[in-house]
Amino acid sequence: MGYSYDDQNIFAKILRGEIPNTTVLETEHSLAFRDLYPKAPTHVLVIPKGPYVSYDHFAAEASEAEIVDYTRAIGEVCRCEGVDLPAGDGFRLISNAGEHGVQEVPHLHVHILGGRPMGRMVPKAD
Ligand code: DGP
Repeated sequence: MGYSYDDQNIFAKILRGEIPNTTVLETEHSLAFRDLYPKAPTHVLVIPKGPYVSYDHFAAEASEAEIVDYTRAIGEVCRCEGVDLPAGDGFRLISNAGEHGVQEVPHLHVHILGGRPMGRMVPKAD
């Protein structure tokens, strides 16, 4: 079964300019903007402009140009935010997918979190 993309999701609307965002970086194939509900001093979302639901979808179907652009955009945002190594104190990348990943918006996004110690990666299982 193939991936199914819902073009009414919030990030699709941001890409079409239907709702505003605070842009940090825009490249040919990617857009980075601040999370509306920041969980850390730096909380930026990076999305590809193409209609990909999740990282696995993107890895399977995006062009090499899109993948290179997206990967470099994530690194560039880390540099712009001053959390990159070795200049800054580091960061965490998170990309939630599907039900178990607790993905709220079904358009691929990487969260870049930094500006404070981020704590344990995930809570311990019971
Ligand atoms: P996730 O659970 O990984 O799908 O996270 C979705 C994130 O998107 C969440 O941290 C809040 C953020 N978010 C939701 N709606 C909007 C919006 O309209 N604008 C922006 N900038 N962020 C949003």
